[in-house]
Amino acid sequence: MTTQPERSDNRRSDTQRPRSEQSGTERPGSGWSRREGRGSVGRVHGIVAGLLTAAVALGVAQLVAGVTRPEGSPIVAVGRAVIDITPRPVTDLAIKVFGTHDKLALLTIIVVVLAVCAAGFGIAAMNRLEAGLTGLAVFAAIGLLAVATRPDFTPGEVAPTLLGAAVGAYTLVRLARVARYQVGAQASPQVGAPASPEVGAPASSEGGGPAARPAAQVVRHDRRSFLLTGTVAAVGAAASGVIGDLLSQRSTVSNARTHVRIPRPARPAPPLAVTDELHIPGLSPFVTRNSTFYRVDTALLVPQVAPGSWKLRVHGMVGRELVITFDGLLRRPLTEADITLCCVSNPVGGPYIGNARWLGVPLAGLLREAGIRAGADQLLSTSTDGYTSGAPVAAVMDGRNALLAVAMNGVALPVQHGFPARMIVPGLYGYVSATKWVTDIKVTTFGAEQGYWVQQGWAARAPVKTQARIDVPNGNKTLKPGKVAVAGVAWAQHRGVAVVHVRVDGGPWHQAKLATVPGIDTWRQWVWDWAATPGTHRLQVRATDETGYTQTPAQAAPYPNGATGWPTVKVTVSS
Ligand SMILES: Nc1nc2c(c(=O)[nH]1)N[C@H]1C(S)=C(S)[C@@H](COP(=O)(O)O)O[C@H]1N2
Ligand SMILES: [Mo]
Repeated sequence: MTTQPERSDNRRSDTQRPRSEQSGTERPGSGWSRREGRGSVGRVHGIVAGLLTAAVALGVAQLVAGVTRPEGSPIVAVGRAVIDITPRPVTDLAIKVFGTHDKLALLTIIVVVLAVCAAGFGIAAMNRLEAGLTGLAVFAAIGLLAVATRPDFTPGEVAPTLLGAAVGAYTLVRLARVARYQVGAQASPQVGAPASPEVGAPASSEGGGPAARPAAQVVRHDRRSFLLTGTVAAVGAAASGVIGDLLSQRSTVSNARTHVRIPRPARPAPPLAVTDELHIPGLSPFVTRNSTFYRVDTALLVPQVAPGSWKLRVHGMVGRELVITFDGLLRRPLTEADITLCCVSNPVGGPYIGNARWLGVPLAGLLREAGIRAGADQLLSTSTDGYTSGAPVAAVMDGRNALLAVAMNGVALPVQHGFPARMIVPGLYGYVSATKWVTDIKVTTFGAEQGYWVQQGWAARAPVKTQARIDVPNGNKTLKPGKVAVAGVAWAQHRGVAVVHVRVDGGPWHQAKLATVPGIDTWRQWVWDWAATPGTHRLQVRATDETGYTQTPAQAAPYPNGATGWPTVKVTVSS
């Protein structure tokens, strides 16, 4: 560092110095001279100082959060708070525009807003340091509020924000001092005139006597000290941010997860038949791989729940409360079942659906053990991060494979799919049934309580709607005339898909060939061989379920209880 504190201190307030010592010809009041040029230099330094201050504060916060608990990161906490208070239409739009990058987009917006404010506070700090520090304090307060209002808040989580703000404040003070000196020096009207006697004290050994040093040299010298201080701040911010992120990402439970031994099912699912799979290029495989299974949740950071400390509490309108540990759960007889899970937000033809072989403890058995009291009609389940969803007691108790799942496609639940345990109820959309990282099941009524999305206006009762999807052709490339396999999946969980029809250009419906299925809780592959003719065509599909219901052509948006309409794909066939 080339700056010396006492020197900078003397620069803190120009007005405290005798007028004769002040550089420049006019110096109104306090702070920066309004002279041409000086203001813009001050602004540039202010912006840089503000951005660096924010970067250092956030970098240090990330570092501390990485060392302690990632949930304590103020950026993440503010992001989660924004998700919670954003009205659903806006979230929907964001999901539509950004797809699975919606969370990255959110963090980017937060960072940009913060950067703009930080630049403003940096400029303010060049005038009055207190103004900049106040700005920093306001942001720290917002961060603390966001951190402290999370449902899984622990007091230690204030540390990242507090330490980040403290180091940020220190950075701002340093940068403001160096910047002021530099600009003051640069504004010196005469070559050879010292900016002020005190300032003339050499910061480093180089250069001649203080009073004799030309202003140009002073400027260069101080540009260097601003650059140096700034560089140290930037490097420090980047390093602590990167290290903090790496620390946060080392999944604390992924190691524990690899050591979980999933027992064999007491009730295995029937082996998959070769005829469950139609083997058509581009068609969704019957079993969705865990790595490609869609993910939908409100968690900005995937909850890290250690199986050793996981407990499930079953309480509310029950005869006796249950508390189950993970080991206790694995000792119970496990049921294996093929179940297709889908999201109510899935648009017609959309990707938010997947089929997996789940393994878990039947929820009905647990609830019978607890004893459901008369009048209860809702199971309100809560995740470690405070997310809630409510499933009908009747659906869970009617004999279907409603599971407290511990494994997915033969391995312990992936962390992002709810490790160590989640709910799966065939026939219900995920938002009313499939709570991941579940630790609490309360037997209650629909009248008394509402799950997370229901509070946002989504339907309280949400059975999956009968739907089909065209996977191939997808309309992206020109087809050759002749035989074209039109294929996809259709689903009507817990009712079963009975028939799938395809039509071209609004013509007659043709019955598709169906793959076999292990039960009524999964999607079903279908294919129809089309004799394609040159030109552009419109392919449409509709499914009929085992109750005899054919999916409606009426187009409806996902809100409030699931999209409807016939999926349509436009294709071009060459001549
Ligand atoms: N804890 C938690 N569980 C949750 C959610 C959530 O936001 N938080 N989202 C639900 C929704 S809307 C769906 S569609 C499914 C998606 O499960 P997946 O991510 O494993 O595919 O999880 C459900 N369980
Ligand atoms: Mo969902």
